[in-house]
Amino acid sequence: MILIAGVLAAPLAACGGDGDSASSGSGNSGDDKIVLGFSQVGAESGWRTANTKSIQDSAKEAGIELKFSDAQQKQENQIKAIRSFIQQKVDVIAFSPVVESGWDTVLKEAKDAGIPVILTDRAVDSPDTSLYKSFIGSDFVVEGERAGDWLVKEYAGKTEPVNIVELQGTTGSAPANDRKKGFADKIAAAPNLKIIASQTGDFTRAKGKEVMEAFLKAHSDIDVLYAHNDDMGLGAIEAIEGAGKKPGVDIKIITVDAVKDGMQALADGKINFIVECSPLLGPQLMELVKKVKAGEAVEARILTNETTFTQEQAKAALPTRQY
Ligand code: GYE
Repeated sequence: MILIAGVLAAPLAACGGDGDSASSGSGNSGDDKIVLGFSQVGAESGWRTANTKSIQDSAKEAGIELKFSDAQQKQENQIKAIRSFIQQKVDVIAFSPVVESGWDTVLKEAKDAGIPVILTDRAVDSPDTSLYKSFIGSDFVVEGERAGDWLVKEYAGKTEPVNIVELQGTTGSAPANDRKKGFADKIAAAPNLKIIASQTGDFTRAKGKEVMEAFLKAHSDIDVLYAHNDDMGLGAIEAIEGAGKKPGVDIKIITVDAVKDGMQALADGKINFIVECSPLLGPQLMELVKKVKAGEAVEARILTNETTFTQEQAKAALPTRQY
């Protein structure tokens, strides 16, 4: 169970190479290709699948040799993968930390080995920012705020109680912590908007369904579901339909991500509002990797550009949605 599913995403680097085997001593396969070790969170959601594809495709395009490792949502697997990248003397390590805390030791090991680290997608809470070169990804607090803003507007002028249930992402992860906080901050402006239950669904469809079933059993008066990602929202839709209620009508639903399946449910009227979170971080990551390898200065924080979608906007955007 604890096996790391290591996959060499790029085919052997030397295929069709020029035969020049002068190595820079960086432990790569004999040519001058940059070797990037990437530790991915897992394959828990549609977002993650699109993110993995973006990283694999853009590494290929950039001519970067990618050593890809899937941690199956376990921090211990990520730490093992990073240690293995250090041993293999890769040129750069990038990873998306499953949770925020507990990275200092392994990041110091990378630093001591002289291997630069780039954070993608999720942050770490270490106060020592010298442990990584850059962090590229979304502002999850803003995403939560956008979800909260929409809800406050939706019920503007109404004073009767609005009962909200919340499906949180993976416990301890940056997107779960921040999306919860941003949302709570905004709905505080309307005292009738109340979170009556909040629990993790681990960013998966199966868990989203299971927890929503429990919510529905415990509370007969749910007005709104806020799910920290589309997949949990989609699982919850099955639970709501199973309980004989209409998602999007009897229970209003807000999610985050805007992957295709989520956008389809939004266009179909089963979700009411989606806050976008872009998984297409690959091209920017490869640019960063090249710069870091060349010893150039890079921005400490690179923010992803994102929007939000209503049902009408989802209908318009769906035909050209990439993921
Ligand atoms: O929203 C969720 C995924 O870290 C932004 O992780 C990412 C989140 C994304 O599982 O679907």
